[in-house]
Amino acid sequence: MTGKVVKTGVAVPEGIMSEFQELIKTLGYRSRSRAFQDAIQLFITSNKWVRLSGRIAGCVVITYDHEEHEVEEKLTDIQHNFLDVISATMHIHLTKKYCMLIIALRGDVEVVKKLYNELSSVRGITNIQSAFTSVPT
Ligand code: NI
Repeated sequence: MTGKVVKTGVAVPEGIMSEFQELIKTLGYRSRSRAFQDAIQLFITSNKWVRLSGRIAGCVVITYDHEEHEVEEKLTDIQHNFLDVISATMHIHLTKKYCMLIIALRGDVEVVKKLYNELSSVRGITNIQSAFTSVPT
């Protein structure tokens, strides 16, 4: 890490903080500040694709409760409106209740953003993650 260090104070819900503390102990961190720095860096790395322009490629991974009312239908309907950017979709039945959807995408960042926003607003999703990179022109 380079540059000047900035001190900051943030309010964090107790439950999240205790899970964070336990995890950084398991991971072997000796400094909580260092763990925060890594967490912020990871946040930047995973989300900076939204500021890219042009074409991007990557994937969205969604975990959801398929017993939740219409969640499966909604996720499918949304994908059918974005045929131009979806390369492939893999559906994994995780448990009796939960499913995982892995959607491979490539295309204009603005269209991918719109798709991501629609997918992430579907009720019944328990987790959504993304990994994107810009496509060289
Ligand atoms: Ni399933």
